[in-house]
Amino acid sequence: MINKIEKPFSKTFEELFKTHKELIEQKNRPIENNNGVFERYEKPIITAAHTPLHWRYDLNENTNPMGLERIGVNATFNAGAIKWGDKYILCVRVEGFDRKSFFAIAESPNGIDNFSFWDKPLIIPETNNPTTNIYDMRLVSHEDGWIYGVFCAERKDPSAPAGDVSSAIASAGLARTKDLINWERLPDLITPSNQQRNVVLHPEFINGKYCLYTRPQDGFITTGAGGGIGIGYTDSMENPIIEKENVIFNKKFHTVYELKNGLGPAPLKTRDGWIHMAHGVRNTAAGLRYVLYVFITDLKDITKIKYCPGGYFMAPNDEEIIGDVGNVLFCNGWIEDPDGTVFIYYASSDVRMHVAVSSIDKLLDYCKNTPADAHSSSESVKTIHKLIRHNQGLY
Ligand code: M1P
Repeated sequence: MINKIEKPFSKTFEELFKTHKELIEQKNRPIENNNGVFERYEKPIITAAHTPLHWRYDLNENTNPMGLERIGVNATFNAGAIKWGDKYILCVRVEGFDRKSFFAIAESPNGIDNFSFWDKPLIIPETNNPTTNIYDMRLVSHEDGWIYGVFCAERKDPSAPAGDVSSAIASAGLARTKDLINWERLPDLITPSNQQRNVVLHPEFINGKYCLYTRPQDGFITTGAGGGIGIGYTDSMENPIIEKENVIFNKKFHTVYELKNGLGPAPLKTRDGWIHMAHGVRNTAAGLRYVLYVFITDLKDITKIKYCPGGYFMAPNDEEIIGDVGNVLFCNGWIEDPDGTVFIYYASSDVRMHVAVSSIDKLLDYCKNTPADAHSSSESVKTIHKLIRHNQGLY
């Protein structure tokens, strides 16, 4: 399945293939200075340059004697993730120079480097209402035996006035597979909200129903009255209709999720609850800032937030701040290994993929022992004073 073309067909492409192979095979190391909760890694794990050369070049010297690139890839980001046998699999959002995103699988033997794309991008069948753009797949292995891909399906807004060529409608597209190669398209999710992005399937049935986390929004960019994390239930994925959507975690004044609050990957089940990774968005003079945060919901009542550490878990760092949409971290994929290691796959600034490594134990400790947002400067100072008193005589 993996891209096996390692040798160029001609001299023209020799250097290109050599550089590409070196890029894919480069080792990644953890960054030494970290906060103990997770380890960032030095290098991005997947960039546009990692995409196979046979997707981008006509490798026939007769039809491409100057060895020019024919189809450009702009970015590789916002990847869903799943462990498949002993491979760490990412379903990457690949974006072409033409702005269209599509999905392609990349695999790694260790989760931190040597990510190599499979031979071809995925073919996701259309519904009878074709999309213009698809992106940000959440891969979920559901207890019904299917692997679901839930993604954003974007179409031009048919009610946009003449001359408005930007207005779009975002909804949740659904597809499923047993082998990550052949995908069955399901109807798009129907919910009471105008638009949806960041929809995630819960991996287990809840009271015999499929449960989906939603992120209702009034507009394509602006969320209006929406913008928080909702929850809804459907009897079937072949006819996916959520009649009632309840917001369980809203956006909130002067927090990292003041403007938008959207779930990342499907939650991980632990002894202390379901751990969620999400992104919070706030506005700044320099534009929107997307950070990652973590929270835990109750095992018995998944609508109940049990622990929610204040502030962000990860924010854009150094070169992560720069990209097509700067100051953005976005995570829609993570993998838990049997020993409790957690590989957090995140994208920076809508351009490239990274990994950070943590563990279930560290994430639980972080969630249970990091103070919650106290919602004012004076309360934040009191929280710090409390820790100082606790530490007295220890430093
Ligand atoms: O550009 C930042 C992100 O913006 C959107 O996410 P959200 O709906 O949460 O604002 C998406 O387009 C996402 O792909 C993108 O990374």
